[in-house]
Amino acid sequence: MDFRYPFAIARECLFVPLEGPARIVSELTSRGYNVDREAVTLLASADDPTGALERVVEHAPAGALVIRTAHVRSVLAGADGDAGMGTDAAGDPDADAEASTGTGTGTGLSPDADAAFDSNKPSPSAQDPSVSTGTSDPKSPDRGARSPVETKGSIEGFERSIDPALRELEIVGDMTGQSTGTGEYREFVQVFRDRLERLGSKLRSRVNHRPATAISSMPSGSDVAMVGLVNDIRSTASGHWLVELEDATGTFPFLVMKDREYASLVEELLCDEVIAMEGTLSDDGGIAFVDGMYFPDVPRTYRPSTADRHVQAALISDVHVGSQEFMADAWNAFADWLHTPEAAHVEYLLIAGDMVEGVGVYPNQDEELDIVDIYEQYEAFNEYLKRVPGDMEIVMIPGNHDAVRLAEPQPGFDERLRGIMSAHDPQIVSNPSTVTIEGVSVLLYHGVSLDEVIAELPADKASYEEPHKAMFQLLKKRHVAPQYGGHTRLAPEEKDYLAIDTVPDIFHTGHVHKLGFGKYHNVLAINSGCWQSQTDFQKSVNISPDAGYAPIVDLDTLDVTVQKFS
Ligand code: D5M
Ligand code: FE
Ligand code: ZN
Repeated sequence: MDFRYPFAIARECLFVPLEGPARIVSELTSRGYNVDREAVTLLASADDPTGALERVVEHAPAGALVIRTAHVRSVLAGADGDAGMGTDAAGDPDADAEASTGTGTGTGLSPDADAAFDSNKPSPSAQDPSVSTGTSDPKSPDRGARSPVETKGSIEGFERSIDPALRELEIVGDMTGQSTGTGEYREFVQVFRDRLERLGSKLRSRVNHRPATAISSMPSGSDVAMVGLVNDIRSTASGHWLVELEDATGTFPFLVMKDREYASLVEELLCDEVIAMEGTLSDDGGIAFVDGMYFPDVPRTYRPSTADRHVQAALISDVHVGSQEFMADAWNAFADWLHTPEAAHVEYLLIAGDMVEGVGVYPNQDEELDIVDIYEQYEAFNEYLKRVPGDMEIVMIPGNHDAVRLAEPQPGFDERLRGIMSAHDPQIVSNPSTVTIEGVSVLLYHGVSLDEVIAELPADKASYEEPHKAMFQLLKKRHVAPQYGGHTRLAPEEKDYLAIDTVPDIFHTGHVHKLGFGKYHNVLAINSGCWQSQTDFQKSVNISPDAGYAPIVDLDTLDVTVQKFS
C-alpha cells in the first residue's frame, strides 16, 4: 500500500497559515527560539500572523534565545527594533510587570486552586472534594518538632500496619525496552498508520465509512462518511471551517458550516487526531457538507473498576529536586503526614514525572539550580523518597526534566538511575504507562502535550486554571499527545504507544504545575500540582503554580481529597 501521509501531515499542519498558537511556537522552536507565552498570543492575534512572525524573526538580534513580548509588540507596532529581546527575563519590562500579578505559593489555598476544585461540578464524586488542610499543617502540634529520623515509621506511638499480601499491582503498559525506533521515514509512516488503525477501529462501527479515494469518485449528493487523521483545519472567508481528513488512500475535504452545532467541535480539533465525519457531497462532488462528527471517545456509560477494600493512593508529580525552588519543607511535611494515622490507608505513591530539575532543560535554568550535577540531583531525590513510609508501593515515570530521551514515549530510567533511585524499591516505568492497582487501572502520563492542548483550544475547553479539562480532551481523542510537531516530540515507532487503547479508570498527569481534577464519562482525571515554587520563567509568563498539594484518591470509591503541605 502506498501510505503517503506522515510528512504531509507534519508539513500541512505546521506550515498552513499560522493562525494557531501551537503552530507559532513550533515554527519558532524549529528556528531555534523559545518564546514567551504572551508573545505567542500577540502573534496569533496579529492581522497577518505569518508575516508578523517573519518580521519578528528577521529582527531578532544575533544570539537571542527567547522571543520576548516587548519585541513582538514593537514589531507589531511597526517598529523594527529589538526591544525586549534577550536571553533572560530581566530584559523584558512586560515580564517584570506581569510578575507582580502572580499569586506565589505558600499562602494557603490559592484562588487558582479553589478554581480548580470548584470546576469539578460535573463529577458526582468529585463534586464535593474535601480539601483538608488542618491535619497537614506543618505547624500543628501533631507534627511538632520531630527530627527526620523520629518521623520514620512511628508517630507518637502510631505504627503503620500494612499487609503487603493484600496488595495487587500489575504493570500493564510499560514500553521500556520495546522502543525500537531508529528515526527512519518508514517508522513515521508506521506510527501514524498504527494510530489510524487502532483509533479508527473505535469509529468504524459507528459510521458507514469509505476510503478518501472512493469518496472522491462518488456522485454528487451522495451521503458519505470517512475515518481519518485531521490533516488540515482552516477557516474560509465566510467563517465556515474546512477540515481535511487523511487516510491510507488520500485526503478529502469536509466543510463545517458556521451555524451548525459541529462548528463548536471544530474548535476542539487538533492536527493528527483521528475522527470520523459524515456529510453530503456537493454538486461537483469535490467537498462534503458535514452533518455528523465523531471522536473515538470514552463511552458515556463507562463504569470504572474500584478496589475491594478501603485503600488510598497519593498522586503527585513535578518534585523538581535540585531546583532552588524545590520546597523541601513541604515535601518533608507530606512525608511526615504519610506516617500519621490519617494516612494509614495511603499505600500507593504514584509520581508522574519531573523527579528532579535536570540540567539544561530550559535556557538560563542553571541560574536557578541548587544542585548542578544530574546524578547528585537523583541522589538527593532518593534521600527525600526515603522519608516516606518504607511499606509504600511506589510507581514512577519520567518527565521532560528527567534524564531520559525527550521524545515520547519516554522509556523508564536507565540502570544507573534505577540504582540511584532505589529507596523502597519503586516500580520505574515508561511515560506513558498503565498500572493496575487493586483492580483500578491508572494511566500515568507526564503531560507535555497539555501545554499544546491549552494553547490551541478555547479557554472554556482547556486552560491552566482547569488542567483536568485539557485531560478530558485527551480522553475524548483517546491519545495522550495527538498533535505532532509542536511542544511534544514523538518518537517514530512500529506502534503508536501514545494512543489510549483501553479506557483507564484514573488518568494521572502533571507537568503544568497546576492542581485540578474531575470526571470525564466516569474516568477520574487528576493533574497533580508540583513541589517547586514559582521559577523566574514562570514569573515572566505569569504562571502561579499549585505547589505542595497531594491529591489522595480512595481506590474503593475514586473520591479525591487534597492534602496541603505548604
Ligand atoms: O513546566 C512547567 C510549566 O511551565 C509547563 O506548563 C511548561 C511551562 N514552562 C516552564 N518553563 C518553560 C520555558 N522555559 N519555556 C516554555 N515553557 C515553560 P516544567 O517542564 O514541568 O518545568
Ligand atoms: Fe515539571
Ligand atoms: Zn514537565
